[in-house]
Amino acid sequence: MTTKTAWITGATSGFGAAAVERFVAGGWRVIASGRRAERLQPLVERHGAERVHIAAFDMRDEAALRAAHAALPPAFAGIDLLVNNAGLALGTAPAQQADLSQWKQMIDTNVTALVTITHLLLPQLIERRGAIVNISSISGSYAYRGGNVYGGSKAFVTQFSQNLRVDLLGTGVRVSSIEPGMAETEFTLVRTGGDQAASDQLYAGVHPITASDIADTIWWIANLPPHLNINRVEVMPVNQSAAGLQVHRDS
Ligand code: NDP
Ligand code: 8X3
Repeated sequence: MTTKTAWITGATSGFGAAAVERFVAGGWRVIASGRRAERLQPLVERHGAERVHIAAFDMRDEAALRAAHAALPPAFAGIDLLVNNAGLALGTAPAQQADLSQWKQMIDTNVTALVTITHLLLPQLIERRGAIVNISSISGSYAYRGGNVYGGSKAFVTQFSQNLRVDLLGTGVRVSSIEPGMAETEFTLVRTGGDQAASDQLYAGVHPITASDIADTIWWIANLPPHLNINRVEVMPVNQSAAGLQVHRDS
């Protein structure tokens, strides 16, 4: 059987780091990218340069992305799967108190960088009848206080995934959107600017989704028979649900 290659973005922590382990254990080659080089380097030491190729750069830097792509060693140059996982939420404030630079960073990362790498890899994904797994979020479907631009960026990811499906019909390329709810990774640490207590409090008693739960979901989608496409997967902890509508009454 030919060894397949996956490019997993956001491989330095959380879902991406767990997905690297899952795909390497399953016999795939993995291109692991993220900004924190010190977290990528051990992957090569652990798995070997023939199994993992690392690329440390900021996804918002298009020139760096193109350079990383151009520098792929021949064994990693044919990509069968793109896991668009790199992303973040910044802030929990309501829109009227939000920081515009945080909004722009979320859009630049979750939307602009995601479409840029997708556009870059589409020709070879079509040539290889490959697959794209986009990590969206329930925040793209359910509005919540403070979700504003983060939720908007993930609604984009969900809809972009479905629109890609339409355009790619007949090419054999599969496109999926995974929409997780509360998952305990570094997500809330990043969102709160490093507030470990806030992160611990958010997940306490929830039995949240784990990074390896999502890695297993990506693995399942990527290894289904080629005639099957999982369009969307919405996954929550049992202890999380949608909350319904709210009403404000003027006094
Ligand atoms: P983590 O914070 O643990 O991981 C985020 C990853 O994204 C890191 O590897 C980080 O790498 C990378 N990343 C962020 N910004 C950039 C950038 N500018 N350039 C390159 N890489 C970047 O969070 P999760 O694993 O939870 O998040 C992964 C994805 O899952 C995100 O898209 C998130 O929105 C989504 N998600 C998370 C949920 C949750 O509750 N945890 C639920 C639903 C969706 P580095 O900092 O080294 O660059
Ligand atoms: C992360 C899930 O519910 O914290 O995308 O927004 S949630």
